[in-house]
Amino acid sequence: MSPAAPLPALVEGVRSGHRATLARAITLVESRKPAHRLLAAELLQALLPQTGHAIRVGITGVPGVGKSTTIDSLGSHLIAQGHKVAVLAVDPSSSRTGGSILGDKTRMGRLALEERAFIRPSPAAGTLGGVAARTRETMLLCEAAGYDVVLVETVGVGQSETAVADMTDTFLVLMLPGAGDELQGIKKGIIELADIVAVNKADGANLARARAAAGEYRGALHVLGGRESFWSTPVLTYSGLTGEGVEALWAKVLEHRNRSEAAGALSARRSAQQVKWMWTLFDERVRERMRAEPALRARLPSIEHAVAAGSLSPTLGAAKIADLFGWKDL
Ligand SMILES: Nc1nc2c(ncn2[C@@H]2O[C@H](COP(=O)(O)OP(=O)(O)OP(=O)(O)O)[C@@H](O)[C@H]2O)c(=O)[nH]1
Ligand SMILES: [Mg+2]
Repeated sequence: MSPAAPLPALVEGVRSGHRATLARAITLVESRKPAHRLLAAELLQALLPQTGHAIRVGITGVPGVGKSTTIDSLGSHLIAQGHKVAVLAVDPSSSRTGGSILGDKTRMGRLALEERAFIRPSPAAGTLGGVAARTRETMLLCEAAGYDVVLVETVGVGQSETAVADMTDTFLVLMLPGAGDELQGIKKGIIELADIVAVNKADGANLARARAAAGEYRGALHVLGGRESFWSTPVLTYSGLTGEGVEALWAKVLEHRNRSEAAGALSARRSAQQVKWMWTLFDERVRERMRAEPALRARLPSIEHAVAAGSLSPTLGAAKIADLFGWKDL
């Protein structure tokens, strides 16, 4: 079956949880070919009733914080409880090679062997909006295929955390032990996105430093105040490596979900996300379409050159581009 297999076969295959069909459907969703896009949109629409049932968790943290190790440990725990777990990623910066995907899979060695786990690396490099939109659609496909927990990871650099927070129900920010120095480095914006902060590597010689860091983050969060009225962001310590505290971490995720559901915040959050994604997709498509416009393509290099050289202001440059579409007063 090619990615462009007939729609009913794809719908049926995804619904029945057939792995190869799910992989094919994801390839379709990631494709930029217009015919594939159309089919992908029809597929997503057909599967819509089967989506939305998963617990969607975003996970971020600087490189080396232990995201993959944590996902391996947490994911294995969830599978032992009877869940089906999908692991996705948003990584617009790197065009990941087969090598690092393989690297990721070895970091998730236990999970990668599980029949009830589905691990999919980030779509290939592109605009953040585009990469994130593909991941979000992949999440929907996984839900339709029966995965009831979706873990979406992103490296804590750039704006990708916001995109992941915008597609998940609970956003988990992982931190390293070591108060003080690291605390200086926390991006205020990330902490504000966090529903749960968890200091990893609370094991062996790191234990005391992890607890000290947690104390500092609690203080910082107290000052910043919570993201939502029904929830004040907790700070936990755990070890992805030994598994100590991973169960408690999951219990917090469930507690956040239950509380936000009871407060009506879960459905409000998802509704707001849906509308935001519509606009993200619209913006992305419009920009693509406009940039592909022959009139623009011919003029763009000289406008860009003038702006780069400082002879044309960015504001006037933008106006000139708009002018090419006949928008005089933009
Ligand atoms: N001691 C200790 N080491 C850990 C723990 N979790 C992860 N590590 C180690 O930290 C290193 C980085 O872990 P990864 O899970 O690959 O981190 P990551 O956040 O996925 O890193 P990137 O994929 O590069 O962003 C590895 O050497 C892990 O073995 C932990 O709980 N305790
Ligand atoms: Mg990793």
